[in-house]
Amino acid sequence: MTNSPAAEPSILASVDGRMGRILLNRPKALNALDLPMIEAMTAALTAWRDDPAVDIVVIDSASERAFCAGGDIRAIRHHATAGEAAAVERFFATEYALNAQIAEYPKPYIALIDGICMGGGIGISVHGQVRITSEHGLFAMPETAIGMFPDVGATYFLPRLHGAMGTYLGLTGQRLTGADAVHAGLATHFVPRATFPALRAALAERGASAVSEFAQPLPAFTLAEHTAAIGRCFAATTLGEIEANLKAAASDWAQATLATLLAMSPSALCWSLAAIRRGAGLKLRDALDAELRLTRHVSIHPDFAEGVRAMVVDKDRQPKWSPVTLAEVDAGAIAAMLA
Ligand code: QUE
Repeated sequence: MTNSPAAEPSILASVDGRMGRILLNRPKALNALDLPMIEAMTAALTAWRDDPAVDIVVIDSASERAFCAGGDIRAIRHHATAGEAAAVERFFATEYALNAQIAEYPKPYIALIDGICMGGGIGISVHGQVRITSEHGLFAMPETAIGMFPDVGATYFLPRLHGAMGTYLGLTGQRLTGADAVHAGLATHFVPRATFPALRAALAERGASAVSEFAQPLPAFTLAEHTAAIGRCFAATTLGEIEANLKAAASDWAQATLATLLAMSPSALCWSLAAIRRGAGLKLRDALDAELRLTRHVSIHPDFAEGVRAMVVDKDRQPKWSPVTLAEVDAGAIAAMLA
């Protein structure tokens, strides 16, 4: 990405009425978070924390298509393949510190999610008190497709979703609509896109109390017919058991879900499941620390460079994983990565 001096800032921070407003403004990259954006958000939150003029913080997007598609994984891959471990570490450490700052923020932090919200986008929204989405919301934790793992605190929040929903979402990368994201617990309120301008104005004028006036009844959960099977299949301890459970379930849904899983990096599935299981017993800060340690291993694994190449850089969607199958993944090596 070029960053000429005349370029528009990728984060616009302003105060409007009672709200501090963070506007994600890197639409060509679907607001994928680069380090300057993360640093600018951190600075705005720090400045408003003790500013009596600011009652609430609202984060939303200048793009119709995306709230935030993730982290700037292309840049991370570049640093990792160049052996620039310090740059990789700096990115993830700064991003995860922002996730924790949002979770611990003393004022209501309200995300308006009207479009794609994946990976790092979930990290800058789900830890806030209020996550409002629309019929255009599209949520996912898709990291197993790029040889990564669900991070940004996902190893803390996924195991806290109902049943084994979080394990299912974190391993398969399954996308959820806005309404389904509220059902799953990633978002908190459903407001139609057409009402977002009035909602923004009301938040600036009246603060957080405006939220409940705008929330609309939720459409039905489209995954309702599968939640029992998700619970049965994804509560297992190992990937081999999850695979066997899906095979035994024999429904169209189970077979499609198995096919999705088997397209992901086998190594990434293993370290992601282990990290999600471990996060169930950790506080958020400890889960984020554990995630940062795991990035030191994952970022130099060949599946990470290959996954980002296939899904983000070349977009051929044909990653060549190594090893190729779950059976070949060295359980001892995975355990060592999480140690
Ligand atoms: C899986 C992912 C990510 C992805 C694609 C996947 C991800 C991510 C991006 C992304 C999107 C837009 C960009 C960009 C990166 O794509 O985490 O630089 O402009 O950030 O299949 O996990």
